[in-house]
Amino acid sequence: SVSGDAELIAGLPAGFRWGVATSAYQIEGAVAVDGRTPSIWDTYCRVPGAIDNGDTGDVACDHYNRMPADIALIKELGFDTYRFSVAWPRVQPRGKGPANLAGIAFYDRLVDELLAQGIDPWVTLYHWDLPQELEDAGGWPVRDTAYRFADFAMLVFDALSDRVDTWTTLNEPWCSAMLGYAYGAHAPGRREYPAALAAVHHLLLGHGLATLQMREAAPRKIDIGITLNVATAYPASDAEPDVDAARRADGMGRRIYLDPLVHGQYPADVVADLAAEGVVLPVEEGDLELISAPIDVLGVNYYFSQKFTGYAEDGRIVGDDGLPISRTLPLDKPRTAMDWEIVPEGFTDLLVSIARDYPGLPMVITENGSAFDDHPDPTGFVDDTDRVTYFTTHLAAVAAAIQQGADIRGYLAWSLLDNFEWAYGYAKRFGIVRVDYESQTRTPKASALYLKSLAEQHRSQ
Ligand code: GBH
Repeated sequence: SVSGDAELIAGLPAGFRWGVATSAYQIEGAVAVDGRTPSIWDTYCRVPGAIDNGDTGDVACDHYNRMPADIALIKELGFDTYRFSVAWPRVQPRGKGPANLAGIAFYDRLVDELLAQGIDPWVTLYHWDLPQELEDAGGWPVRDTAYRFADFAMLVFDALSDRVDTWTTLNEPWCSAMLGYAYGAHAPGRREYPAALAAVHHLLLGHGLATLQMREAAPRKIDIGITLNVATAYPASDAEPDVDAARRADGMGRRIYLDPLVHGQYPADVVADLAAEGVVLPVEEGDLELISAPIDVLGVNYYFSQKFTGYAEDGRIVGDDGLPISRTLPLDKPRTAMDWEIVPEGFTDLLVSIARDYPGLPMVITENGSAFDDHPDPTGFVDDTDRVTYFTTHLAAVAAAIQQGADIRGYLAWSLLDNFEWAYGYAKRFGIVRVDYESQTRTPKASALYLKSLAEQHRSQ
């Protein structure tokens, strides 16, 4: 409602960014043109059973060929910021050596197109598409990959920093490390637990190396940050095993990244938990100084929160492996098409906890959104009231956190387009714009028009 809108936007500060986000492999397609080489996702998509329906990013939204029209759409929808990622194997095929000029040219044109439309470009350097050759050399569990990442970052920075003010090094290192190397749920599909923890450290090291080098080379004041997927871990009860399970989840999901980034130290409790599992992070002299290079903005990606218990179903608190039990329990909330519970209060609690534990760190919501089973009418229009409600309640959660002192500078919706949703392929739709994958037609959903109207009202208030 209009009065509800007014109340909502009144809680957001002046100058608040309104934007939309995507990532390269999820939308670009054109995987074998202009010198691009395979990434770990091109390889993983060929593993039988890895991706629902055998889908791949070969064509995706064909954004590589439709980029100007997609930027015009962002303009039409009234967003002031567009966060996109750069495909490493396009810009630096095989993960080493000089820049591939044809690959750079695409992002050059993209940035120029955005600036021509008055949209602020926000570059994410790495959104999961590691060049396959670097994975063949060991991938993120290998220290050298951090140095390769910093080299790649500088190739992009040299090409675009004359026009791009805002930079994110990594998107969601938890996903790269844990889904990729521990759980085998994302590329490269490995299940190697200690190696996954080495990946965590090398991702953070790559972030620190890139941050320092970009800072040094910056032609003017630029904003550099990292984006984390973070959530609130609620204990199922006040009982000690439940409280401890929530502490461990928060440690492995949030503090293992933010403590070294902000405080220059891994959290002592997490280091002790890992030691009990026989895992030691491969930290070398000087690494933590690099990792804690100052950042200007923390990108927060939020989807949902979970409740944790330290009790097994049979009541035991220690498993056969001698390690404490940890499992999630339902919060008994409505769910999205991903089967993720809808927990906006977990968003407020998360943002307030970051503001409390890491004071002075400005935040931008770099992703927030939801998949639902969309039902287009014959014209392709989707009246996605469930997605609109998700946006309303989560923006209200952001406003509530700001009220409680969190410094939040903007909100970027995930995602501009329905796109390749990783292991779920094209079956799950997060877009505020419907994509008909047969015709590549784009149709803004009701949620896109809703965000457009909110941004307009907020700017004119
Ligand atoms: C983001 O990842 C991605 O950045 C984006 O590319 C993607 O399209 C979007 O979200 C939608 O999925 O149940 O063990 O996985 C979010 C990934 C999903 C990671 C929820 C943490 C919860 C723990 N997050 N997940 S688990």
